Amino acid sequence: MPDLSKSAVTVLGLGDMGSALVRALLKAGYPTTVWNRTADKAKPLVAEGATHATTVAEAVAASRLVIACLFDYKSVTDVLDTAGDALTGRVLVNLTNGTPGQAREFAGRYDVDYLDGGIMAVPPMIGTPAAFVFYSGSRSAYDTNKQVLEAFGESLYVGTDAGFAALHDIGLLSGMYGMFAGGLHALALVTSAGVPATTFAPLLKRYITSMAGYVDGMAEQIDKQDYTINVTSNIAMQSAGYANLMLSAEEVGISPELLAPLAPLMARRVADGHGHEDIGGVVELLKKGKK
Ligand code: FVH
Repeated sequence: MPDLSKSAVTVLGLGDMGSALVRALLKAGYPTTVWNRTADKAKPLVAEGATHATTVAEAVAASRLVIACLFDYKSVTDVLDTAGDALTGRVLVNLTNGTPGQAREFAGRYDVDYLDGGIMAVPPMIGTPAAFVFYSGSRSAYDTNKQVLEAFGESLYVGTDAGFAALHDIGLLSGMYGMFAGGLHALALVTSAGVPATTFAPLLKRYITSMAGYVDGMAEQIDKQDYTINVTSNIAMQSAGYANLMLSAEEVGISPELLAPLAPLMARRVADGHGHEDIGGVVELLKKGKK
């Protein structure tokens, strides 16, 4: 049962993530009003204690704090444009994935106290200590609603720039997809030679976990723009070894396309005279933009 002494919350969007957010709010006792384009998705949540609104305006009017978790920014504007004046003066927290630029543009669209968010969790993690969520934009909106937002997981406020939550979110997703790309390539390589993925997986996890420790050293080099600090594996050596990744892919007949883009970048750093430095210097080439 909702705790009526607690502030009301509205959630727009009841996909996998929106539904998980609603369940976390209900578990924490917040009276929660929900709306979704496909109304049927509200049924199980109503059975768990949520209130269903049949229009966006009704949903928005029900709570001072309105949370949107929809497919993309276009779907958020499609939905909120139908709210009319109901949005005016509310706190709007948008947890929909987008780019920093989209978040900044969106921040000025409605007459609301705006917080943008980036959820660093998958739906089953919501409401557990493993989940964390970036927020940026209105500091007062964050401070006032921090306790409610922490029903989802740890909240990390990253600045008044509305685009910063998305920047941090996309940054972490970039790291994750880079890791997935390497992992997928590795699994294609070994399974094509007959090694079961399940035999190889614990080794992959072990090695990736230990190598993740090098991120701190890279970060120091990047901030100081000095890639000679604590070099243990210089890029000339790594570039030569990386060529063997490409050759091994060719030998077993798998596509190198997930890993191929890093090879010419490393080779360019070596050709430019940075062979004795660390691989972190590749960041300097990326920052120059597309060639
Ligand atoms: N699920 C995840 O693992 C990730 C974790 C990190 C954060 N993301 C982002 O969260 C947003 C929502 O993700 P989701 O998992 O809930 O996504 P779906 O299950 O596909 O639900 C999409 C909801 O959006 C509604 N919707 C789509 N288009 C429109 C539209 N034009 N007008 C109104 N609503 C729209 C859809 O409605 P319906 O199809 O049920 O009627 C769902 O409610 C997302 O940004 C992730 O990147 C999740």
